[in-house]
Amino acid sequence: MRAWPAPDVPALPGSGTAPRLWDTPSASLIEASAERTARLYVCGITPYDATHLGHASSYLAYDTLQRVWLDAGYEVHYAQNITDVDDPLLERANATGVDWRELAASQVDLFRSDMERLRILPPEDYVAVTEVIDPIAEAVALLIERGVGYRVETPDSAVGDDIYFDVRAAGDDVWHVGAESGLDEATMAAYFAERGGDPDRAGKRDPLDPLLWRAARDDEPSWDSVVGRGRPGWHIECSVIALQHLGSDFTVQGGGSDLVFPHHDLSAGHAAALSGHPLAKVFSHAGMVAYEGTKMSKSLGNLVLVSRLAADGADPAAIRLAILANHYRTDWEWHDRHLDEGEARIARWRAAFAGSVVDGASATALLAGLRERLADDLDTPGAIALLDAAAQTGVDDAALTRASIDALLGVR
Ligand code: 5CA
Ligand code: ZN
Repeated sequence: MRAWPAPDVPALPGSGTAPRLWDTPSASLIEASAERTARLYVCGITPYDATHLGHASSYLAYDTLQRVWLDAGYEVHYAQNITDVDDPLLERANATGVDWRELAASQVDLFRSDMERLRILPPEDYVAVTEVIDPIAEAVALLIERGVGYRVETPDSAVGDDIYFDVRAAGDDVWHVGAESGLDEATMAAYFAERGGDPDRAGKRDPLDPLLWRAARDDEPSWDSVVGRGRPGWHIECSVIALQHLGSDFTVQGGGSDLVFPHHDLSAGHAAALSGHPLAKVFSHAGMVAYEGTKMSKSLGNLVLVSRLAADGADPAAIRLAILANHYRTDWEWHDRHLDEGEARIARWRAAFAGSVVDGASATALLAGLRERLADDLDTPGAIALLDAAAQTGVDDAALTRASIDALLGVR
């Protein structure tokens, strides 16, 4: 799938360092370093309610990570999926009478234009599930062959069997259920039920076993494949796309914290069973954004869409700054005043850094400070505070400061 055009990232003098990033399973900071190429997978959208500020906030976190890597001299190989066939998308399409393909295509278009507007670095590989049905079915067949995938009978309305992943049989030195989430059994059971799992499905070996392949049902999209007619389960799509494009043991697996379990844990489980290696070195999660007190969701009608803010005249740089003023790992609430603060800040910076001030702050020292803050678990609020302080006095090399802000924070 086509991604979106890449923004320019100016090269800065000297170089930054590999960032230390919070790793969910070990609950510690880990150096997200690589030999030459840092490899990143970030879970993409399910295209039915894009692009709200929660999405934007998650993608901005990993945009910042890439900017830090680029500044440290790494090449970056970034892959992202599109969940363009899954229950919530199909439910929305049915409820609104829109063809599921049209719904997905229109939302992916909107997402692309929002990402471009926000100057978010695009993935090199942008892959929709519907583009990789065969490789996914082949992976499912391999999991059955290895004794960690099994068939479960379906009701009469279905054609063939559903296929599940045996989390207990798959457990070994490389991965066991809970390995990448660090959660206890009770919490995993609760999250599994809340987040698209089917703990009570008759015929499963363990309540936590996730669906690998759903046999064709009437009125649902399905494809012929080596494991019968049907469509992929959720977690296996990300395992297969990540392994295909990045290989195993890549640098960082990222997404919002709603994906810690089951999604990231079980995709790592599928990938370990397929490759014999861990999926990634660091499992990173961005906090959840709510709107004035409540989780953003279409059913509550409180989605703040990037496209809506832009249509109302918001400067995309101000939207970026409004989001970056929150540390990516915290849960936070969007209030309309955040945008006002972003607008005020960008105006102050544009005035302060328009020209150099002879006895202003050292722009070189400022750059070193920004690098130090961002390498410390992407501390964008800390970086912004340094820039706010410099904006009070002006800097001795405004061109360098403008380039620093552009390269590291994506703001011009
Ligand atoms: N397609 C799957 C991932 S494979 C999915 O979760 N899609 S999504 O559209 O629901 O979310 C896309 C990304 O945005 C995910 O990384 C998700 O964790 C993140 N996200 C969704 N809602 C929020 C929110 N309110 N705040 C922060 N991040 C969010
Ligand atoms: Zn995913």
